[in-house]
Amino acid sequence: MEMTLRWYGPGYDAVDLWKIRQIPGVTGVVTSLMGKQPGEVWTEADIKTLTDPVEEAGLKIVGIESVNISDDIKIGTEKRDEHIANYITTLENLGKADIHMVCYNFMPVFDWTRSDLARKREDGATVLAYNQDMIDQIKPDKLRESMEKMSGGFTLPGWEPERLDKIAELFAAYKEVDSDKLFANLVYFLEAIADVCAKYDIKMGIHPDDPAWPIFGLPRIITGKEGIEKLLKAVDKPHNGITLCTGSLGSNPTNDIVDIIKIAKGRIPFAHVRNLRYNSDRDFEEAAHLSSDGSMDMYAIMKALYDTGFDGPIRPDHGRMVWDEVAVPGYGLYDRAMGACYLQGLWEAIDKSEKRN
Ligand code: CS2
Ligand code: MN
Repeated sequence: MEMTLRWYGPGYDAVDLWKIRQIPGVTGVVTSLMGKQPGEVWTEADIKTLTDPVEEAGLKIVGIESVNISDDIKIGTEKRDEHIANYITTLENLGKADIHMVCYNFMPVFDWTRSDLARKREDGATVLAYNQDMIDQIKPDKLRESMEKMSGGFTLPGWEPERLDKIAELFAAYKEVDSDKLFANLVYFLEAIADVCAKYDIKMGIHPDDPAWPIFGLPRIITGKEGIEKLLKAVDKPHNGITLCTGSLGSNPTNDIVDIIKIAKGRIPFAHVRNLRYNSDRDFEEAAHLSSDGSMDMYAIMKALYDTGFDGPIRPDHGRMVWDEVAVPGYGLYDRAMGACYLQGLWEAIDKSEKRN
């Protein structure tokens, strides 16, 4: 297990690398080129703009979150092969820069979706929250506007304004894409990149859909155990793995995360570990990482990772906004630093008690 934090890259993050370096136990970051459009090549020079500052700060890049997949690849348009060729070049360039893990998602149109980016909790902290009734009442273009307003001027990952300017066309283009077609397009993509991943030992970790069910009539396929098992079998090669994101999978309380960790054993190159609290089956809010603050058993999750031999990078995921911090929603320094320490505390306790028994 290697404790890391997400860092958005030069110009996109309110959190400085030197501060990340001072969190005990954190040795690396996952980062991205936020200014790139999905489908574009990342050159070696582009990648250097990430590796240079990270290394100067005494940290290392343990993976990329994310190299986003273009809608053309997800939809399967005639442009997809060109975009896949560009993706392969990007993977080659990442491999040459000694980067061997890439997180991505295959959600149509939107990345993670919330109805509220700053819901106030009893103690005054604010958190990201989801209310299905609100989502049911809002049109996709209004949701986009409201996410932009709530984000406090920061670019949200996966919500590229240039792409979402064409939201009506995007929805029209996904009309013919049902979950089977989306799945087939995912398999096509994973097969196409298999060789470059094998050559550079790159592990791809697909991020689960968040929330873990279809929204706005768009298909979602990585929502729980069934979809994950199906994908791991469909492309049964070491590069095809999952990012185990407990908060995304956990948005659906029927998902048994410990069970998912067991069935994906050996195929989890990256873990996002965070907690959330269910208020009803149509409403949840994110919580501090501590088990007692939310609805999830963080000890059981860390224990399952430990027991299945997980040894990859792990990071706290969305944090609460506390102590008046201003940062990308969900990505302040303070609460994620607390999360990183807490998760390492659980791990140390599990490790020592296992070794003593
Ligand atoms: C992240 C996702 O903030 C988050 O919820 O976990 O945005 C994740 O980076 C992407 O879905 C992966 O492509
Ligand atoms: Mn996540």
